[in-house]
Amino acid sequence: MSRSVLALTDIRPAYTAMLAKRYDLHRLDLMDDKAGFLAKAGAKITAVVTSARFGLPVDLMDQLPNLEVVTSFGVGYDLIDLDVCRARGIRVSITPDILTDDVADTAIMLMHATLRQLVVGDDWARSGKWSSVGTMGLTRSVRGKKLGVVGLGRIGQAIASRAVPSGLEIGYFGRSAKPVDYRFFDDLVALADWADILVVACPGGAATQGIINAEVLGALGADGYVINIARGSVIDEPALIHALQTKVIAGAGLDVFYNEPHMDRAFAELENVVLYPHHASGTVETRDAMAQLVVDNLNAWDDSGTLITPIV
Ligand code: 8YV
Repeated sequence: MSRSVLALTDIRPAYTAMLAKRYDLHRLDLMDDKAGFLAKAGAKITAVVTSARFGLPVDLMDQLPNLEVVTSFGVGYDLIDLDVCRARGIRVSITPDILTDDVADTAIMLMHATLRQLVVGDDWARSGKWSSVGTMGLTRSVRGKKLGVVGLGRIGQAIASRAVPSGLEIGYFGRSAKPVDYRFFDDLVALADWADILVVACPGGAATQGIINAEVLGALGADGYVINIARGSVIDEPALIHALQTKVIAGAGLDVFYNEPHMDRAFAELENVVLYPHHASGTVETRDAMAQLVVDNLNAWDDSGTLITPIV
């Protein structure tokens, strides 16, 4: 009999179809009576397919007493309690590396779009202000600026390596210095004080909750910019909105927010932001590769009790 798998979301239709072909697949997101299903069939589920966006709530895990493995679509695991998984002997896989390039490209895209005011410029051209009002106001150059990378992991390093040819000087903040030529800061306020642009690339979760706070934004200053492709939780969002409204900082390019997809509408009122709907890995190429890796991880577990890209 095929393994019973609970999917909390569609990973990509063609890949979800592959799962449905091989496994006894149940889509929790499509069920009207989720509680009824879990009460009746929770004990037969041995694998969960989820995503970085949905994670796996502990109260759901509690209803799956025979869960062996969680295969997640995404690199972030801040919504999966790894300590609980370890304690229960549940293995977890994610999809690292294959989305690094697209996410790093998105950070660079947001940086250029924010400093060069791409959205304002697009509106200037489309709306006819160009001919009726005249030339658009001047923007800011990226070249020569100091880029402070918060979290020099795989994605942070990919961002830094793209920023160097654009003429930026790199500094970074992290738990420890790395064997790189960039300047290390063991203090986030000191990094923000040094930097013109802060790019947030660290993992989400309790350890980084709100670390970009009012003090950090104040240190970044009135000519400073924040780019966030990490998690909304890393920035104190009310403090960021206030800093943008009152020009404590110059602007922000944001792919992630506190309450997705219900982004705080205050952002939409601001001209000094460029907004992206948590879509840094949202290309056909990368999402297909991520979905394939989710399928491959689950199949590896089913075939041999191993995972290709385990995190636990
Ligand atoms: C995706 C992400 O948006 O990988 C992550 O951690 O946040 C993104 O790649 C997500 O996996 C889609 O749910």
